Amino acid sequence: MRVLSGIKPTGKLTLGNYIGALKNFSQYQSDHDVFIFIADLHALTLPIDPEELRMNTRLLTAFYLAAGLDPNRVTIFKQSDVSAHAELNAILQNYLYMGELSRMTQFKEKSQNMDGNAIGLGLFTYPVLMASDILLYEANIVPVGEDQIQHIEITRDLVVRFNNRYGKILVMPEPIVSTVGKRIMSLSDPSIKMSKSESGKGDIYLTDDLTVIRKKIMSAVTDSGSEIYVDEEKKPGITNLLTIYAALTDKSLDDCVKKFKDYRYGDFKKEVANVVINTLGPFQEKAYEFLKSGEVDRVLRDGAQKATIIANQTLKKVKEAVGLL
Ligand code: AQP
Repeated sequence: MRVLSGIKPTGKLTLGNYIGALKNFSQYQSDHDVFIFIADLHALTLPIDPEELRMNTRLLTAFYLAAGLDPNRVTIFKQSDVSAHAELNAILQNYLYMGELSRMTQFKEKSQNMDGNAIGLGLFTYPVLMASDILLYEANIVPVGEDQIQHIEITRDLVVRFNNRYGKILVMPEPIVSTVGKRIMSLSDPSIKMSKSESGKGDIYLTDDLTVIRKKIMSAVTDSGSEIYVDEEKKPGITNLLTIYAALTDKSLDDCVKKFKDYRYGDFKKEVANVVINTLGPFQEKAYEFLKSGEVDRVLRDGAQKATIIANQTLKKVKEAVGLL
């Protein structure tokens, strides 16, 4: 079984990216063929400073390694290093339609405050490139946070459409979403997602100083009342903190509710802060070590070579199927 996932190097990664994506990747490496990439072409779909993009790309690679991905078992690469992504994108854009792309929640959210005349085509066709990423590697499993499921679903529609027309060429991918932590919310406004490109004081960044992380958690908004239980509507702040705790300790939400039922909000937050700091402290140290060691560049170079071989095989099949001589 092949697993594929990626993250855009669009900004400082958040605890949401860690819990919803990063932390889950390494569990597959012992018994699956795993491809993890840096979606740097996707990062261009919104304005980004070139130097920042370069820096984020190297840092994200270091995060992959710090999260336990072993480059001897996992292919770690940059999307822009494998030209088959752009080529398959050029072919597949003819099999997804404007109506379906304009219904994508991520497109609607990202473009809602933009001048309608200045919305880049890449933002609109984002799901086509994402479908290309997945289909090139014939991925069976795509671990993602909840917000990316819609893009996997449109990829699945594309597979049906394409295969109905040309035969069984593309492999159907399946999204896998973690049961706890599929959508981590902002600590200052638990009605919005913790997100790397929209900086908010309620977002915990993986590069944050540990004292800053503690402060952010201690000042997280809580809800009226004093009880600690899961209720996304009545207790969104507490539910979010419980989710963070449960995801990082690999416990069930029920067990966490039992543990904290007699705690006061302040003491509960202290425990959440300890768990986050105990996770991110060593994680940051490892990542900075990988950055300094030069390992990052070597991993990306090797990964690009391995990924290109697999990607070109699928591209060839697709080109033949659609009639490109
Ligand atoms: N708050 C979150 N909780 C759980 N999972 C999350 N993910 C993102 N935010 C949360 C998951 O992390 C992966 C990152 O994917 P991406 O970089 O392609 O972009 P995204 O989904 O658009 O994530 P961001 O952080 O919101 O990035 P920006 O702000 O650049 O758009 C995905 O698996 C995502 O589900």
